[in-house]
Amino acid sequence: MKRKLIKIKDKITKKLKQLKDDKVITSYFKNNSLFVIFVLVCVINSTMLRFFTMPTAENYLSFKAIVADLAVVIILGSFSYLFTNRKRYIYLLVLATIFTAICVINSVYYTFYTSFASISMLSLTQYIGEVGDAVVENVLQLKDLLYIIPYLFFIFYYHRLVKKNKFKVYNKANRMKKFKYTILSGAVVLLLFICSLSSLEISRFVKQWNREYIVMRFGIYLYQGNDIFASLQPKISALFGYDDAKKEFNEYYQDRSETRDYTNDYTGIFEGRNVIVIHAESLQGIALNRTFNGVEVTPNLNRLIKEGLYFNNFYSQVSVGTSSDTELTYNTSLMPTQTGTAFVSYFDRTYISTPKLLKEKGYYTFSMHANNADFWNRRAMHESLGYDKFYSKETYDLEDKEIIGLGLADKEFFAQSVEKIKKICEDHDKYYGYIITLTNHTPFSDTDKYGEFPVTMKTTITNEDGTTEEIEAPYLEGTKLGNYFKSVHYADAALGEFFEEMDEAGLLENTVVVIFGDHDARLPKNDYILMNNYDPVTDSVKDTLDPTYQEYDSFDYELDRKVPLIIWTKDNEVSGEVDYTMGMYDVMPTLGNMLGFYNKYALGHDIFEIKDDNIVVFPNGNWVTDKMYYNSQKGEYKLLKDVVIDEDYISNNNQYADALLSVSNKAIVFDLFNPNSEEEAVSNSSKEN
Ligand code: GP9
Ligand code: MN
Repeated sequence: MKRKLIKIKDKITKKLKQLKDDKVITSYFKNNSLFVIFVLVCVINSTMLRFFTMPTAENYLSFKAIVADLAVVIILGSFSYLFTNRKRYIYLLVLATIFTAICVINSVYYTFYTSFASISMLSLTQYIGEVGDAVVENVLQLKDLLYIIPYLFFIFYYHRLVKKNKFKVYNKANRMKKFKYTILSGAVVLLLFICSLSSLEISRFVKQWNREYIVMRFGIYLYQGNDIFASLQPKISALFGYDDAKKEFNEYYQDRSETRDYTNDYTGIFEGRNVIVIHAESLQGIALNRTFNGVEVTPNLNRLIKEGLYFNNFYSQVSVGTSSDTELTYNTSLMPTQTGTAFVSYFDRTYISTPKLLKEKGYYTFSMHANNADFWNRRAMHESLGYDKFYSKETYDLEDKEIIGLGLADKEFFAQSVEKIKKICEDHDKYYGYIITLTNHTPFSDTDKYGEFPVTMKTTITNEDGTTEEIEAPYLEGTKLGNYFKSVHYADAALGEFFEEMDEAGLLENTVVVIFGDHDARLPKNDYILMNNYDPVTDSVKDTLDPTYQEYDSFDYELDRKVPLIIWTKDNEVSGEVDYTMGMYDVMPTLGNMLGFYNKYALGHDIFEIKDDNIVVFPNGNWVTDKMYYNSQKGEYKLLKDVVIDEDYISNNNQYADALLSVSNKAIVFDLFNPNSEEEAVSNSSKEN
């Protein structure tokens, strides 16, 4: 080891000596040291960002990303030579400030969203503030401030140059020459980078769906530049690309063989009944039917899934809009938008939605959520979705009431909601209510408020002397996953109370209850590994060589992000376990068949018609079928069945996913469900001209 280190040291010294002897390089550095330091600072920061967000050497030492960073920094930095003396430094300082800010913002953003920031999300920063504790506990970390160090070094370096009288002053001709050579070098680097790109990389860059992929290959600066362009693009193309979008939209729906002319066992079975939908915050399938020392995490949900119809292979399809994306997809059977969120950027579009279609059938429609009405722009968007009334935080009594996590505790929220539903029942014949819970929200740290629920492992161990001993090993205590189960246990108890209160009030008699998890809880992969491979004797993860060690790869992690979907009635009209692969966009057509409404523009399907032929497309282009989970970023897949798959299967599904995501996005951006969209597009473009 020591020898190796000495060897490396020798090599470095040799290289340095070589560089020292090389007059061209040293004199270039002497004459341009501030510029060189500027370039290094920016490239180091970008590399550091990749290191902290995607910490495999392949990612942070990505050659392509480093070359891309160099190209951007050199080209933009080259303009500094057009400025005289101190102004040159000021220009570089402004650039360095912007680049450092990009790294800091993305570092913070990544911790919260596991994605990189987009300027289209700028209008959402107010919501970040609202998540309060969740942000403080999840986001602010020392690593986010490390980018300031190289930045401060740049400032320090300049002042040192000035102090030692080494800050170079160039005459005009010299400055022009330097500018030309520097920008030319930057352009050469950029050209080399572009030549190295594959067509897949270029198409991903253009689509900007998968931000990690782009940052890994294009570096953070090119990503952010592209993001600015991509974020403005919908606004611009909403004005100018209407005809192409409309054509694509028409062709897409013409080619589909969907029809409402079918009947199955579920057709019309719930026609005329009241509907209560529970949008259960972060409820993941892994919590159901799970016990700790014989005690169920979700006794109430476990009872409901036995009594009702339980879809155990169901996925949410959210992008950065998390809760709001699920609300969009559940209510409209459309996918989240490719940039920004539909709730914030496209709330003023026309949507064909479940509440609107039920209103046509005489339903009163309402939504309930004890958070601020402007969070995720719900105040505006719930109206666009067709809810007659949104009961938000201001309609709930919070005084002296229990607050957990983001707001009013679910038990109190449900109790007050039941009172509201009683009133609604008096005033309306039939109702459709969408109830959004809040307590089970990350970071699941209010453990003292969830009630007693140990996530330990009681077991009998055999000591070395052959005696046996009962122990209670800590197991998931102190982990985020463990805290999550405690939180879900509370959320489940609250749900149980809701059912009791509804029943006591006689509100369950003619009512269908739909419950689903809105998205996964963003729990660390290592916690799953610990859960599946815990050794109570050592209180740690088993050795990977242990024959009982269960591998847990990134596909298992994706598959575990499943959420439950339950359709329940008191009279057990429907029951059983359904294991067809299903997505949030399939709920509208499936429920529609049961309740007697139809949306020909739904992107999902009635699951009882499509059955095993279904495909669930995710906003990042990944997809899952009964046969495989396909990761479109990596081009890798995991088989879920013992079947042989040919290339056509993958490419056909990729095409299907691409077309679906594209048409969904265009339908929203260009307001294609609005019967007046054409006239509006024409008048908008003439305004622009
Ligand atoms: C906020 C709640 C949580 O009101 O619905 O939203 P999320 O952070 O899950 O998107
Ligand atoms: Mn949510």
